[in-house]
Amino acid sequence: KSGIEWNPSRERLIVVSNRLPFVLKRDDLTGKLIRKSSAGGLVTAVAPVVVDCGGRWVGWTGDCSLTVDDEIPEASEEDTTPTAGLLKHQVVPVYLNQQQFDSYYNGCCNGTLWPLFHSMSDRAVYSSEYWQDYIQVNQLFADKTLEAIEFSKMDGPDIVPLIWIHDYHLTLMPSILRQALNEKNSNALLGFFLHIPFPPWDIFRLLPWDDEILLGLLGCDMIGFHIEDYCINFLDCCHRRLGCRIDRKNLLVEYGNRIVKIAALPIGIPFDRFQRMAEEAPRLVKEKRQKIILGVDRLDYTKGLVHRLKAFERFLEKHPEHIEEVIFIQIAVPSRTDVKEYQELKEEMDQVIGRINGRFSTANWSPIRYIYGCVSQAELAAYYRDAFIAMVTPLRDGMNLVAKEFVACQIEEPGVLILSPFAGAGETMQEALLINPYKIDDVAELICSALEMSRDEREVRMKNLRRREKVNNVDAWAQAFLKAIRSTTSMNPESDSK
Ligand code: GDG
Repeated sequence: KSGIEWNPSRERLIVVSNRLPFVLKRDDLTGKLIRKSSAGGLVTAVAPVVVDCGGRWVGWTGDCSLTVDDEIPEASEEDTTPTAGLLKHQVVPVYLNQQQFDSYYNGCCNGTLWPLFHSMSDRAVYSSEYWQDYIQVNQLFADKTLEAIEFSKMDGPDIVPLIWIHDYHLTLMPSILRQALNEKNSNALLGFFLHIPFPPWDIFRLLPWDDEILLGLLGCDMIGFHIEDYCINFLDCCHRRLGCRIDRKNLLVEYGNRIVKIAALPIGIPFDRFQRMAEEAPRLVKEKRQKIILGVDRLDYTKGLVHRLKAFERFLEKHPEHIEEVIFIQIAVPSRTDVKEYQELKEEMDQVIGRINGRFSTANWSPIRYIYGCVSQAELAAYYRDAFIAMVTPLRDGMNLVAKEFVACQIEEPGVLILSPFAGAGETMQEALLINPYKIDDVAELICSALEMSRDEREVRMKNLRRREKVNNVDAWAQAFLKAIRSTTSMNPESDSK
């Protein structure tokens, strides 16, 4: 059941994201496709709304070998995940071939836009071939979304389709859709949410197709970012690149004869679900004597993993009194393994961890436990619960959910969150210990202060962090997004009366 207020007689939510909200696998015996759950916060919050209102979810199948001849299955009877209620006619698959996947996804999305939007411009590759495929795939997604809008209109002439597009994979789609919808005189509302940072103007303009992306996004009625800084960066770009009139105070951009609303909507997590998992999860690390320092990340160069390990190494060097007293557990989920930068990072991690363990291990103790793989959410909750320190130290990060999941699971002895100010989460999680991850010596000293922090101080900090995340959970975020998109009808009334 969705935790979001909804008007099913009037609205239909159509979510568009790069991937469908579940994984499709071929059964080895029968050859038929089966749905495997995907338990991310976004899916948990948004899938029930799509189910409740009879909406649609448009996304890539996640497997290049699939074609239109492969029927999307219904969920199995045992499936109790949030997407189980999503009937197969509500799933609108986009099929990509291997060449499109390599060029659009690995190339343009992850080789160009990901590093550039994270202000790591020296890692960005600019290829017009990738860009052509990015345009083509955005067109494919737009075509499928138009089909979904047509279907939803069959439920009645007054139905308002709310289109919610997610992330940097699909920045050109809004303007393609806008044009098609204008031709049809449609009353659909278009909203977009960017899950990663939006960079400052002076970085963004390095992109050879910067104007195209701005124009693509301006096809929306509303664009959401995690924090106000990203909103301001976007407004700046619209003003300086396109000459748009902007209103910094009310976060508005005027483009053509339309006003586009910009909003800071920090994403939250399913707080109660994480807390419940932490209550139920068994204890994984048996040595109670040792304090756990925890890192949980996709293996991505934006997450600052190598800097973090070096800070831990410096800490052991400077504070040998803590040897055998702490263990550093790093969970690193393999990610984008086809991309060279990610393969190199994996090798560097192996080397640095080998060096630190080789340097400091004793007969009964090694400082780092490195899990290269994905653990279950229940296990993850146990690690979060039992950690004394969580180190969330990205070099740049849109928000960072790990920081929030950690505090939700801190139901026993209160621990300490060490957080980078370069994560969106750093804006609101003020009671964390905030530190620039590039300052290796200072991070090392901060680990020491966190280990020695009084229980009273830990408790006060953690209580406040938890209180905020419980209220500003993922349902509140989705609700705020939908409210913001609905409010745009009064801004551009002509689109309401169509
Ligand atoms: C993008 C933005 C923004 C991690 N290890 C395991 C596991 N995880 C889950 C965590 C968490 C998620 O992965 C990671 O979320 P993040 O927010 O840290 O990072 P991105 O994947 O980069 O997400 C980011 C986010 O979008 C949302 O807008 O916050 O800034 O980059 O939920 O729990 N889950 C399981 N096993 C693991 O080993 N089951």
